[in-house]
Amino acid sequence: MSDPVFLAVDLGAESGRVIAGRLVPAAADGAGADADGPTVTLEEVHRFPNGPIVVPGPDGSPSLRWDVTVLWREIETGLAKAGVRYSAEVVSVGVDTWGVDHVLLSETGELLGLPWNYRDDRTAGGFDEAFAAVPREEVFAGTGIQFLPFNSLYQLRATRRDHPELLSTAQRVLLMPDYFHRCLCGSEAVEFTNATTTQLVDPTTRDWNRGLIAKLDLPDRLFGPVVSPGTELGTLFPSLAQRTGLPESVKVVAPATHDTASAVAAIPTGSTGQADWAYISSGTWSLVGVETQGPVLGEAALAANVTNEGGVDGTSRLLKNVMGLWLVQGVRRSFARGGDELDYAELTRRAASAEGLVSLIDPDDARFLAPTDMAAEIVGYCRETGQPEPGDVAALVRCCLDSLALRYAAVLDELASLTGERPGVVHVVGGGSRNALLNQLTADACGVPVLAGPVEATALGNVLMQAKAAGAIGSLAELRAVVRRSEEVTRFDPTDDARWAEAADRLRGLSNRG
Ligand code: ADP
Ligand code: LRH
Repeated sequence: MSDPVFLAVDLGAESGRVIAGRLVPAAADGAGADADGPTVTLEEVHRFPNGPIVVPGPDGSPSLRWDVTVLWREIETGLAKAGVRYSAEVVSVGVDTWGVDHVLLSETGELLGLPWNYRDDRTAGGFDEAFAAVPREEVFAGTGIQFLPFNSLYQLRATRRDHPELLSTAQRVLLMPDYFHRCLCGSEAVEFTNATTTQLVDPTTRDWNRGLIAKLDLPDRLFGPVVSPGTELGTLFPSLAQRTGLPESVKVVAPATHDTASAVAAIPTGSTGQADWAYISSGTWSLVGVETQGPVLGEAALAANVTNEGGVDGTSRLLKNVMGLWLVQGVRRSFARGGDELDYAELTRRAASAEGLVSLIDPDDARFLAPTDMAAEIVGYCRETGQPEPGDVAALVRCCLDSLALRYAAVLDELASLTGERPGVVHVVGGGSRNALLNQLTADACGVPVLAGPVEATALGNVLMQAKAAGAIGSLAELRAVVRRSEEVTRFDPTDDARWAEAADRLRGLSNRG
């Protein structure tokens, strides 16, 4: 019999992909790198661009949404390609996406409007409005989640304020991956890791914080059963199996549906739940953190505005969102509008030729969350802070990458003061791990080696959680051993350069200014 194939649908904010993962058993003769256990091979079946769409409201004001109908069409296209390539070998399929965004469903299961994109400005002012109902300290104690304006909590409060009819009609809220699982097999379960990004889940009970939900005056009925990663949700709808050429026996299995949770599950480390290594899940966002065995709550964690997202096998992710390569994506778009189309490899090459540590930005300044023109926004920031204005694309991207590396170092310092442990290595995974310049700058700024890769950590985590659900892998530690046997990492050692300490001081000054 051929080796089993698991299909990962991995939707990122910039692109989506359907990836087939094949689990290959240990070599029978006990020789070679795979002698100790199975390895995994990935094949990209389908890739497509993703991004927000602008829907004009009744008064013409723009509303940022996700076109789930197009996303579903792309998923079906990917599954049909997999049907042609693998057909009967496919055991299961699972979906992961970015966090926080969600759909509302009516009593009969109709989609109530296109889901909002988390960068829509409807949640501006959402903190004050929510904290009038439940104090900030109580929200943190009851969820352990970083205060980000776009968390589902503030989005749902905005829906309650602006579209009360939607909330009174809705019977269910599903996060994006849950919605696509529903399209695959009819399940209405909400998977735990992504549910934690709503800021409505209690990190100790690992279930909805229904007391908090009541105080926020959100309808309790919306929040359905929470399931653990690895839960079998059903089998493909027969009609879908027919359309895609996949067997009706294909199971739908919830992986760790939060992309960050899947990515961190697939970090090629030999250690689980220890803060002696750190990770950066590097894509549209940079999620900078450590793995812990439970949430880190309390005053210091609240003051540092860290998050405790739910992971697999009882782990938590103590981390902070850093604005990430969204900055570079934005600069790229600014130049594309002027007719200068540059790919990421070229942007990185140019940035490498620019002088380093000239002008710095605070990547997490709210002005960079959804600017109309990222390049102009960065130039404006540098002007207003009395720094040289980056004059070309090379200087702009270099400014972004230097600033990100410095911000990573600052976050790792904050995390170390919370855990009492300083990570000796930083694993960088995701599309951003292809940026060798950023990897080197990160090693320099953080003063520890960076191990870069795998690029497709999220899809790997997704595939391997399905393999775990099928009984082929026993634990998170074993899952990571499969990744270590299967994937190469590239090491970047820090260079000793005193300019980084000076630059870190400069960035602190910028972040702390009024
Ligand atoms: P997401 O899942 O958030 O859509 P990915 O993990 O796919 O993001 O990472 C996408 C990012 O990876 C791009 O925005 C880009 O900055 C970076 N990237 C991709 N390819 C390259 C490359 N060849 N060189 C440098 N950076 C790259
Ligand atoms: C990264 C991510 C991150 C969330 C953001 C909305 O893709 O899932 O963890 O905070 O998207």
